[in-house]
Amino acid sequence: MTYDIVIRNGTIVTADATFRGDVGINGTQIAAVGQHLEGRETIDAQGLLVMPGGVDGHCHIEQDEADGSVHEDSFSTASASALAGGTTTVVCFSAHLPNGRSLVDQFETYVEKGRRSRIDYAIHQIITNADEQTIAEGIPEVVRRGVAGLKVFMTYDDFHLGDGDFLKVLEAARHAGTIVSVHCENYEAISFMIRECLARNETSPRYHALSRPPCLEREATYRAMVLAGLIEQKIQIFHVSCPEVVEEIDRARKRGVPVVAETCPQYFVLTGADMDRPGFEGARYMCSPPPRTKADSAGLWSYVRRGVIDVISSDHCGYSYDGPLGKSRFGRDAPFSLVPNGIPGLATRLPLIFDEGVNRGNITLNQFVALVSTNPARRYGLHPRKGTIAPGADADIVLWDPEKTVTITNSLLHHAIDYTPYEGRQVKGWPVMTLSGGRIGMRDNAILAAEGDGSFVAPLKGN
Ligand code: DUC
Ligand code: ZN
Ligand code: ZN
Repeated sequence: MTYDIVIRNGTIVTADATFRGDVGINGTQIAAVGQHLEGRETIDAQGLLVMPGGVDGHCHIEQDEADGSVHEDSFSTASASALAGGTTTVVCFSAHLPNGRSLVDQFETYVEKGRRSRIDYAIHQIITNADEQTIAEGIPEVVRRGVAGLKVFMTYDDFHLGDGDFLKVLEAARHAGTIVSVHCENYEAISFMIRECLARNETSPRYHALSRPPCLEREATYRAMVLAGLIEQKIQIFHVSCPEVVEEIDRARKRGVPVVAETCPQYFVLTGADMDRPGFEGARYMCSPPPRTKADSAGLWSYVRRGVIDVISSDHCGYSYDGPLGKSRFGRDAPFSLVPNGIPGLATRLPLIFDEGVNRGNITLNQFVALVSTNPARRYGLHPRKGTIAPGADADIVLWDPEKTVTITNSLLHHAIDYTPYEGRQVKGWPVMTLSGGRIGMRDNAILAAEGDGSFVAPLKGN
């Protein structure tokens, strides 16, 4: 048999195994994994790792904001950035805002927006109110139409749900059969802390971190798990920032609460001190929950190794530093409370975790693949179509040079954001080619996939 494309002589790495071999691709799918395969086109992967393309389970892309603006990274730029970093599937967010439109209408509009994506995309639906229509009709219908999961915020003025509304969403999710992911921080306590800081004229970015201490993430996480346990509904704790929060998750899991956890690269490579830079510079590192301390990062790895945290996503949420919709939108003297929260991270996720995780001995290669690809694909019902190298899976593959040393700089990342929080950081291990749906989408940092090459993907039934 002659395949359309054969990736030859690479070291194939999946979540379970590492072996020398060839991958045969026909059309959009992997047709064979074996030895001495013949192809009409051959890609030489000698010296390279051949891994399933990254699945980024948490990316804010072209998302509507409460003030009527839209995130600066469009599906076109964000998906280019994903390819540059070896990611081939994004799970992004449709936001249900108080603008009179129904949940289903909002979801369908977002599905349409995604048609410009260069790679496949799945969707989380953010629920910001628990009115009768949303609960009784909206949630079952978006699940029927292929939503990957629901997302609830316990903080942020325009997004947060109180406990009563959160319970209604948990119950609706249980009936509809979908996972609920939760941003856990205590809204009232953070509002109090922010007011106190501002009253003392403590307005610079460093106070962002100080106004959102770990105990407020821990309390909200505990509360979310109690409520999920009450309803017996599976939840995922998003972007866990420090071990004291995972300690609660570990305990709840041992009690039988159906809870899983995700963290992000920023909690391994940034710290609160990054927000304590001169002037407004710290705004470049502001995200929520905020990065903590080096000791917290080390503690997180131990929970990753034990499998209590089993997914690492980017929480890509790009705001430019200088643009009119970015960090400086209210000026460089604006108090931290007015600076939008979020940092870009789609392209840097795999390189940072490979370097911090694999190169430093915190995780194995197979754990790396599981954390950044296989486990998120499973969590959102996309496995075995995504997240593995096996016959029948989509030919979403990254060719990775484990010896390539790169100094991260913004021009390599292909996003619409004018900076990266990782500028100047050196990493060893870099994607040299990304295939998406059987086509070369990125080669040597050149983006070859076109807008619209990606498709909406829904959870597989019966996964
Ligand atoms: N925090 C969020 O909750 N979402 C986007 C980015 C951020 O920092
Ligand atoms: Zn969040
Ligand atoms: Zn987020």
